Amino acid sequence: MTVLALTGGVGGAKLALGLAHVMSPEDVVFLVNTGDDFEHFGLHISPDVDTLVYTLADRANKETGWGREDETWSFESSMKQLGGDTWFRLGDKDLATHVYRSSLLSTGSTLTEATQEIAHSFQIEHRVLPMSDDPVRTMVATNEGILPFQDYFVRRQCEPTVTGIEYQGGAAARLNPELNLDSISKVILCPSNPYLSIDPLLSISELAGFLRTTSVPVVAVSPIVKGLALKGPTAKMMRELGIQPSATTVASHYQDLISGFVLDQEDANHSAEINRMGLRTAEFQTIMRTFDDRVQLASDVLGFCETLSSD
Ligand code: FO1
Repeated sequence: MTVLALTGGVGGAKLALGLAHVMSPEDVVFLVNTGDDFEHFGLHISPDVDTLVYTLADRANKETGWGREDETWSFESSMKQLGGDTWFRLGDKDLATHVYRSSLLSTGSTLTEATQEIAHSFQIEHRVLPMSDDPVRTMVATNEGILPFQDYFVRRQCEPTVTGIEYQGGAAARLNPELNLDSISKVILCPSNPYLSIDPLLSISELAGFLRTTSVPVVAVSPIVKGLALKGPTAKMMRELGIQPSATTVASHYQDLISGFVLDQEDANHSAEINRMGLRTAEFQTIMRTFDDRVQLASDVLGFCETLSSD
């Protein structure tokens, strides 16, 4: 039986790396957010897919978590010279990924097939599946109008005030057909931004319906510790959406879809309130600074799933 790990950006990829280290390729499948995808210079860019692939291949930029390590920037400097956009940084190695994926897509490959080619080229044996081969795009409603995700997150550096988020295409998108939900024995929502990275996955009705009705353990790992987002705009955005940024609000956001919630040890005081939502809780060290932290949290979360299975 297989563990299904839902993941988005940098935070989720950290736990995914830990899971890949403790589980064999046939025992886990990574379903990745594509709501951040966009067309840039005529290229199809899949940031969260690439973040996971580079992270599993140990080729990710360690400072940013996205893009490749040991990058060179000749393309970017020439683009700047030409007067083209450089707000979305494309390193030379990373650019090859986008060009190669776009060439596969333009000759009829699905995003899944292109991702498998790319993952294979990095000798990744674990299964990395885009959540859908149909387009889903996270659109951020702001005081400057509705912005595609990368425009909000990168071009505008998350400055606009967020008034809402929608996942264009989610309702019509088909769950990745490579995913066999009947083979799933546990589901883990990795600690990515709930609104920007996990909710696009949950906008796919077949997946949300499965989580709502399954009897297998579904465990979410909080991306918020002590009210502060570990990475990215989570806390600022939650405040702007009128949501008190805390582990408890993340748990309540997921509560109809999950059976267990993992908090950081620092947030153990929230456990009782979350238990009253009907959720089991566990407290681990969820701040992953080192590789060993990633592996330890993966083991802890899998152990917690086991206790839920035996309920
Ligand atoms: N994030 C930034 O803040 N600035 C960038 O210039 C940038 C470039 C970039 C290039 C390729 C890629 O795969 C990701 C990139 N990201 C960048 C991150 C991207 O915005 C992701 O969507 C976030 O990591 C959120 O998941």
